[in-house]
Amino acid sequence: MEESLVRVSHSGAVRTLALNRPHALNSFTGAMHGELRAALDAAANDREVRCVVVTGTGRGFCAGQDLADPAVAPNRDAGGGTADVGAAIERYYKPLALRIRSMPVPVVAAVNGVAAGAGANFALLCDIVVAARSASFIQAFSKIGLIPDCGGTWLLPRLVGRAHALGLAMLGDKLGAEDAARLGLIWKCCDDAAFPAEVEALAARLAALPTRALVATRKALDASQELDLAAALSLEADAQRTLGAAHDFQEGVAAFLAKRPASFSDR
Ligand code: T3D
Repeated sequence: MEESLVRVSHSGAVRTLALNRPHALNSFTGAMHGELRAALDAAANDREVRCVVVTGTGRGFCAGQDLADPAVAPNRDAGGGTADVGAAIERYYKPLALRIRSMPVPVVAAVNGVAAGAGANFALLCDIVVAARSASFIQAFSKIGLIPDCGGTWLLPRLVGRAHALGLAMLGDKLGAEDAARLGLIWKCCDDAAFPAEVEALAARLAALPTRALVATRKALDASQELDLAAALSLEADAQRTLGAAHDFQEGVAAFLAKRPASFSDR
């Protein structure tokens, strides 16, 4: 039987999706995009899932586009013309980026090894990025004559500011996980030996938090980038109005007053 290109596993309310093409550092093919999309949709539609973790099998996280995949690679097409790289972005990477940013649960990128090109930006799209100390991030695009895609041009200046964004994108140097955390590109770097346990604890913790409020937080932070203060304050009021009428707020306050752990269930 053929191995899945995305390994799906469950632990309580945590769904883990592991990219599984280790021989090619889990680089994206059209087929892997299809499996990943299906797995993300399934997690989004399963009300038992309260946190998704994306990671890679083997020594890499994801090396971006598989540069040899005839379905997506920028080789000359059968008719002798050049392939439409923009069409591949529209078909695969734009929907992937929008899917990650609209997941109804928090998404953790557990970066176990090198994350290059669209693989790096796939990780950076996630809500919380935690990396093993031996992992690294490479905006590999300039080396092959492209610009950062899979959200890179939007994400990088927002995460690290224009100076570091341009340095990373133009030079395409390998950035170690420790430096990525120091720059604010990712949330946290942890020792390789502690990495699996750290990821497990982080995901379990997120799964126990009020999912709907976490997702509303992501939405409000993203929207605030385009708003002035007054509009952001109005957006906060609208969100609090909705969340304040929901179960999790009642439960959170009741648990605080009763000095007991809260049991959140909204999604
Ligand atoms: O094309 C479109 O449709 C547009 C979309 C573009 C989005 C993008 O992501 S563009 C950027 C694509 N990615 C890259 O340019 C990164 C290419 N890979 C590398 O630069 C290096 O592999 C790494 C720096 C990531 C890791 O280096 P290293 O020395 O640790 O490993 P390696 O030996 O280079 O790679 C191991 C194997 O994985 C190797 O195969 P082999 O020789 O053992 O059979 C290598 O060819 C393969 N591999 C790594 N990355 C890719 C890949 N195969 C296909 N595509 C890859 N992107």
